[in-house]
Amino acid sequence: MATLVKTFMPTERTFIAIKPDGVQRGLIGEILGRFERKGFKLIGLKQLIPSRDLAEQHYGVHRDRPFFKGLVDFITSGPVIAMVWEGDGVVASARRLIGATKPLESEPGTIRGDLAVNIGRNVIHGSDGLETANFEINLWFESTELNDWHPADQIWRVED
Ligand code: IDP
Ligand code: MG
Repeated sequence: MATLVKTFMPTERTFIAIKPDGVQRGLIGEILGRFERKGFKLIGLKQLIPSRDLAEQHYGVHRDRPFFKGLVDFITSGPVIAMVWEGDGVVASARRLIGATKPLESEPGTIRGDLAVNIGRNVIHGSDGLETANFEINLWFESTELNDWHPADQIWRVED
């Protein structure tokens, strides 16, 4: 019974997006699999071509950087896979699974370390903190697009 109570407790969520290069290169399954195998729970997923307004809001903190226009051009250039993943410590853990921003400096074993070369084509985005995660989840998703569900094997991931 204690296990069931724990399973129903709210936990952390993060926003992850496979960028247009990851989609074009056929890396969706490879990337999804890494988060699934780690043991995080997928609670929202959709494919969309982001509007310029959405992309500019998403990357608003980089508005004054020289690469901003190119970044917005790139992220709006084709379909993106937008996701919300849930689990204890998922925000920081996802950043570790993703690896450093510059793929040539990302550790082997990370998504960028294994699958990318160029900083402007680094295949994936992940929220950099809890506040950012909340902002990005609300920016990309309606609450009705997120599903609360309980994996049948949850007791094998989280101890009671
Ligand atoms: P992050 O994606 O690891 O959080 P940020 O510093 O937040 O990295 O930068 C956001 C995105 O902007 C990066 O993932 C990358 O696609 C792009 N970017 C960052 N710095 C550069 C740069 O110097 N040149 C080109 N693109 C960059
Ligand atoms: Mg960032």
